[in-house]
Parts: sequence; structure tokens; C-alpha cells
Amino acid sequence: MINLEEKDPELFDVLKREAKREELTLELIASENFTSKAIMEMAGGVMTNKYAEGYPGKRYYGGCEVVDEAENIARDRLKKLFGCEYANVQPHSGSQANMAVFMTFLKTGDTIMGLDLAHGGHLTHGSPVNFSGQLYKSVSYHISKEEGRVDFDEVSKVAKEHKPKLIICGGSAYPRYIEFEMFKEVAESVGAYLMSDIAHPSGLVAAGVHPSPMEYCDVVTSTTHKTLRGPRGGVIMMGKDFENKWGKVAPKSGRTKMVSELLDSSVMPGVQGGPLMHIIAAKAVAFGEALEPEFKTYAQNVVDNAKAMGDEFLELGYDLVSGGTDTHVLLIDLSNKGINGRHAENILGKAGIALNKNMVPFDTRSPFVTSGIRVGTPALTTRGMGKAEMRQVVQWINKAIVDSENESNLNRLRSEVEAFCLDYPIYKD
Ligand code: DSN
Repeated sequence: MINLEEKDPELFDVLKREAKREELTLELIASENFTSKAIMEMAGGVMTNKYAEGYPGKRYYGGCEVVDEAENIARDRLKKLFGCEYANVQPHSGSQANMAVFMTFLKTGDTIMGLDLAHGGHLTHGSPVNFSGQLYKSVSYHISKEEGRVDFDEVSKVAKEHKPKLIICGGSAYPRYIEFEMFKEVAESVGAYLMSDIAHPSGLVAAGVHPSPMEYCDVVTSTTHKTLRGPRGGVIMMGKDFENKWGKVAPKSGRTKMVSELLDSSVMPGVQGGPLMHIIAAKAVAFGEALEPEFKTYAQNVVDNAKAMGDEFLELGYDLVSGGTDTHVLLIDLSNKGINGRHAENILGKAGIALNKNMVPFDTRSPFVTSGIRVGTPALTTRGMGKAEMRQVVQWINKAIVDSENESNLNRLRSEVEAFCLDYPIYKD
């Protein structure tokens, strides 16, 4: 077969330049990571050719006997990794996993309650610009101004007032442990189902360095490509399966359906058609990697690195939302530094440091400008960097921010960053 370089030199060049960008950039986007070559080999392999609508043993296509094995291995490894009874590995993304959960537990117009996007939640947790805020009635809870953590007085008050059918915990810019136990209390007090979206800390949960949601939440969703370090994708899990209480019965037997059956149907045919078998197989490889003892060390290093980074920021007078982190994420309010998030993202990009602007709780700026930045340590930790390197990275960020209009300063920083990156190759060849 003709390889990419010969067949399509234009795109081969794009691929090569992206590989170079990744090697020469300090990747601080909290939701990004670098997969192993083994995962990429599987994701780039022949299973991309296979249609397999349905589930192992119950497909709508022939020739699925081999891909069935891959999906069974993925499900079994995921269950072992998180200690859960049910796993669905087909969602193409975290958003589609969340959509399938909503389709299972809710009817259009039902009330959901999630963390406000502007306070660190996620689009799919009820934002008005997303299906979750358009098909369902959405109410939000927030971060407490004083603590920078979820305001449980408000969670309780909003839950009592609006009686949501589903409460969602977790978010995309929350530096602290998700307080599963406290959410469970509130959910029970109003008869709501509790879903946790652990897309961000799932690798930390798998490694035991973040509490597990399994005993507290009815259903759990995640992506597979953040701290979990797999290919891009989503999953749905349940600690314990249970009979649905909203009257869905099997057509012939009249038996009450298990929620697992409903979730499977919501994913396919509800939300998706053919599963991405190459990605499901690559997820299986990633779950296998996460089951190895080295992954625990990696996850602990991710958290230790984030703490070291937080300490260095604090020493340099930066304002960290909640005062620090328990996880891989830091949310930094730049208001006292005279620079907004958009500008910081832009100048740091010039210095070879990739991160994203982010709203901070009670932000007065728009999501396109923002007062803050979000940083995370999963990707740099994968490169083998430790606490001393995190402090160095913060020094570079600070040097760029305090002299942000000086192009030669940014160019000089970029040269230093690139030389540093070469000492920590991602893919050795
Ligand atoms: N886009 C993801 C993140 O950056 O956190 C959330 O979906």
C-alpha cells in the first residue's frame, strides 16, 4: 500500500508539523494528554474499516467476531479499572455519553441541575447554547465566592426549589475533588438521580488519587483522553445496575428493564449509529495501561506537579481559585496582574506555552475574553517532567505575563522553552 507521505504529501506535511508543534510546545491545556504509541497504533489500524452497529454478540452486521473481542476486552478492563458493574465504551465523546444518559433518565422538559459553565461546569451540564439547556429545563449551582468551592448551601436551596430529576456533578475547570458524598445527600433529599461527569479527573479516580463516584452516583460518564490518557472518546459506567423506576418494560416478557439496557439503547440507536471500533480497541489498550502499577505513579505525579505549580504561582502573587488544587487543574484569576485571559493565552502561545483562557467564578468579562487561565499537568507529566520543572514553567509564564508587550522577551522565552522541550521527547523517534 502507498503510505501517506507518497499518497498525500500535503497532509503528510500537516501531520509532521503538528508532531513538531507538540514536541516543541509546553502543553498545559488541562484536558489534553499524549497517548502511547501502542494506543495510536490501534487507533490508526484496520478496525477503522469495520461497521459493527449493535453490541458484542448482537450486531446488525456480519464479520464482527473479532471486533466483538476488542469491545468485550474494553468493557471488562473498564469495569475492573473503576470497580463498576456496567460499562459502555461506545460513546464517541463525553458529550455523547452525557446525551445518552439524559435520554435514559429524562423526558424532554424535565429539570436538570449542574454547575454553571461560567463557574467551571460544562456545556452539556445545562448551558443554554447546548442541547442540555435547550431540550431540558436547566437550573445551575455555583461556586462560593469566599471558598472557591461548590456552594452546598446553594446546591441544597436550588434543589429544593426546582426539584430536578437529575443532578450533575463534575465540571471542566474545577480544581478540587468532586464532592460526590455531599451531592448524594442533596440528591437523596429531593429524590433526584445523581450523575457524575468525571471527564477531567477519571485517570486520577482510576489510580485512586481522587475519590471514586461509584458508590454515590447512579451513573458516571467520562472522556478517555484527558487524565486517563487514552484515545479521544467517551464512556458510561454504573457502580451498580438497577431496574428502571420509570416504567420501561421489555416488549415480549413485560419484564422491567435494567437501566443498563436503557443506557445501551440510548447510545445506539438513540444517539449514535456505528461505533468506532478502532477507537474502542484503542480505549481497551489505554485501560490496560491504566491498570498497570506505573499508571498509579503517573497519576500521583500529575497531582504532585499541579500542587508544585500552584505553590510557585502563589509565591509569585497569583490568585488561584479555591487557593490551590487537589487535582491536575489550576484555575488562575489574572485580575490582579493587569492582563485578561485572552491576551495571556495569546502571548503565552508566542512563548511556546499552550493553555486556555477561562472564565473565573463571578467573572465580569465575556467567555471570549475572560479574566483567567486554566492550566493542567497531565501532558507535561507524561513527558516525564517533575516538580522542579513545574516551577520552571511557572517562572516562564510569569516572565511572559509581566513583560507581555515585549516581542523579543516572548521570542527569547520561546527559544528557552523549545530547548527545554527537546530534553523531554514525547515520541522518541
Ligand atoms: N473541552 C473540554 C475541556 O477542555 O475541558 C471539555 O469538554
